[in-house]
Amino acid sequence: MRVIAACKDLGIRTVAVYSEADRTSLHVRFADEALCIGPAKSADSYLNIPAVISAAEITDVDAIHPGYGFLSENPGFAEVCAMSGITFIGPRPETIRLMGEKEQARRAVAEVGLPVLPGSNGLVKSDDEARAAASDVGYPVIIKAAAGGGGRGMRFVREPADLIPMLHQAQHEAAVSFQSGDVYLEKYIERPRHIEFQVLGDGEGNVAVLGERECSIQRRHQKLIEECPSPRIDLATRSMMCQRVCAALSQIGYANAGTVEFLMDDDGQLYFIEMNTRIQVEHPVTEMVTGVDLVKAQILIAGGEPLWSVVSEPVELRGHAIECRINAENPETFAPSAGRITKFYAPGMTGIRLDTAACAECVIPPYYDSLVAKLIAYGRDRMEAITRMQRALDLFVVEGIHTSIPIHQQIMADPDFVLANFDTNYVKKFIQEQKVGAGKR
Ligand code: MV4
Repeated sequence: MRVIAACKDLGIRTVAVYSEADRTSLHVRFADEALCIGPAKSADSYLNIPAVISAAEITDVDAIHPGYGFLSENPGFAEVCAMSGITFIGPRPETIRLMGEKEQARRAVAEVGLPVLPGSNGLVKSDDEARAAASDVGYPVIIKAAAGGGGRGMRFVREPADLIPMLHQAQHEAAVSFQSGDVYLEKYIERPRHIEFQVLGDGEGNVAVLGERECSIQRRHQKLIEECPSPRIDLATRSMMCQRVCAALSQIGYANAGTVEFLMDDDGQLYFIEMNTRIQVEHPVTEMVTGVDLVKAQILIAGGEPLWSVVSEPVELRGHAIECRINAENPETFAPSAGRITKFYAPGMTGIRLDTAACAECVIPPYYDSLVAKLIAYGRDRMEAITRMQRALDLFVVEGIHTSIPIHQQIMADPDFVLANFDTNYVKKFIQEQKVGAGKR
């Protein structure tokens, strides 16, 4: 739906692909054409490269927008697109591959001047190398899968006695999950904040940095709430970091929208952890604050437009935006809640944006991610955005399935959230302290 909206703005015709479970989905109705590419199971449809390419060839498309998730960061898919004469709306395959290898990415960005945490010199190949690296950087340390992401294959190590067992666990989990047991080691940051910078590059060395997002409000590596700008980044830090990120990605010759992720420690220092080479779920908060349509920008850049014709610089941040991810899940147990939405009323008011493909009588299938809507509130300042979000959440009616609306209402009313007094452990503590009660719905 989001990609179709950008294409309509540009006068570009669209073809939707869908699985058998998504026959009645709204993107099927709103695209100019739609093709079924297979059964409900995503491995047989949305992740099936030959099926997607066949649909593209049958309809003779010029380009494929991969969205987020599924094939959006699959370098093999980007290569097949190129071989088939179809423009992949994303970076070059080599860039996707480089950033997908977390240890290589870390070395590559350090080389172009971004701050990284002290850690192993490359992959950890043996127990002895692990012991040497850990005592070098000092405990606590963290072991990470090189092919990882999303927290899998990660092990936190408090003291030397735990190192080797944790190393072996991490290697085993990495091998099972990612078909590669490669791991590396880093200094561990306690209670970090997760802050990410949004970039746009045209592949010719021109890069714009569109400020940062605060993404610390998450549970089990799934973000719940994001905001732009981060309440913990001051003007001087922002301008310094935007400049460094810009210089780094210019040297890489980055093409497409992208996100450079950092952890912030208690001293306010930022350290690179990963780069995402796709448009992200939380892109709307940056769009609200910068006025830049990031998906339109991706498409124009993929079509060969230079950066200056896509964004007018300097990009200014104006006001504050917050996004609540409304998931189809039980707000107390977090268990997915698929089914038919019987009643649906979406609030529309000043400063409110809703990105969704849900509506009354639509069916949320159990096969995919539980995200059903993104509610975004904009205000002149953070407090106005919070107030508008509270109003919109109170008026948002979804019946027939459970949603995470009640937890968002409680977080918006929590003094620690309002004061921006939180880190990546916030949701865990919030639940432990029983701040989450039974929702009204
Ligand atoms: C870390 C860390 C502490 N120290 N690295 C989690 C997912 C992956 N993308 C990186 N992650 C972390 N890396 C060091 N050196 C803590 C985490 C982490 C985390 C990071 C961002 C947002 C939420 C998180 C939740 C738990 C752990």
